[in-house]
Amino acid sequence: MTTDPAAQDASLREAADELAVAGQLPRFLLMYKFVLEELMTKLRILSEEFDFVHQHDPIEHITSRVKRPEAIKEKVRRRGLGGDWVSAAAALDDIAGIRVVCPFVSDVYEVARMLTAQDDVELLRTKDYIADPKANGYRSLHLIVRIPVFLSDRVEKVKVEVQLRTIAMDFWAAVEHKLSYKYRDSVPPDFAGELAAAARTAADLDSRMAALHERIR
Ligand code: 0O2
Repeated sequence: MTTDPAAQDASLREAADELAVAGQLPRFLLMYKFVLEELMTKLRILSEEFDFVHQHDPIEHITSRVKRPEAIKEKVRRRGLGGDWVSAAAALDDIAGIRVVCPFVSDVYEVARMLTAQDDVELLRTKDYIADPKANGYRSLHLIVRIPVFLSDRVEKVKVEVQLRTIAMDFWAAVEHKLSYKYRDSVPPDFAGELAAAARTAADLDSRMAALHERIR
């Protein structure tokens, strides 16, 4: 399993700087950094211990990010949430986001099951885009969880969006994100068809790899 704390730190620093410039509370942002650190530790433990017991690491790599203040403000505006943007942002589920990339589809569900079985992890919502892919072909398992962060004078329960997917799903989503960003809302129809077909190829690859994995076991 590999993680990317440098990228996380850079994004946090950038976000904290922007908040400082805007005169907003750095503490608001800190909460999301802490919750990601806690979740990262939970996932590292699951990865290492599962590997020890089953000789198979269910996590390939993990990335995390705190949403940029500009993106938070934009979403607050889009959702029509009133008040100042820092308090409105508390209504959003994805200020803290973590992406867990697994070798196989079975690992995705196993990691989700192990994580949400923990006493201090409260599962608020599940969106299973693997069982029910989006029209464009997007597949991933999304969980919104809430976990306590123990501060010097209180306990804050903080929401995190956890996206779990296979390497093939991650590859497709990363490329699709780049292409869709380039075309914004005007993706040519043949292009969309090709993307959807590529998503089916990625799903087929997942099935074939799972079959090979079964045979090896
Ligand atoms: P970023 O930069 O990754 O955070 P929301 O979109 O959160 O307002 P919703 O519909 O509940 O509301 O979100 P959903 O469907 O759970 O998806 C949220 C995130 O999933 C997105 O975050 C993407 O990261 C990812 N995602 C969803 N659909 C697609 C897709 O079609 N292609 C790709 N590549 N990723 C997708 P953000 O906020 O869009 O961006």
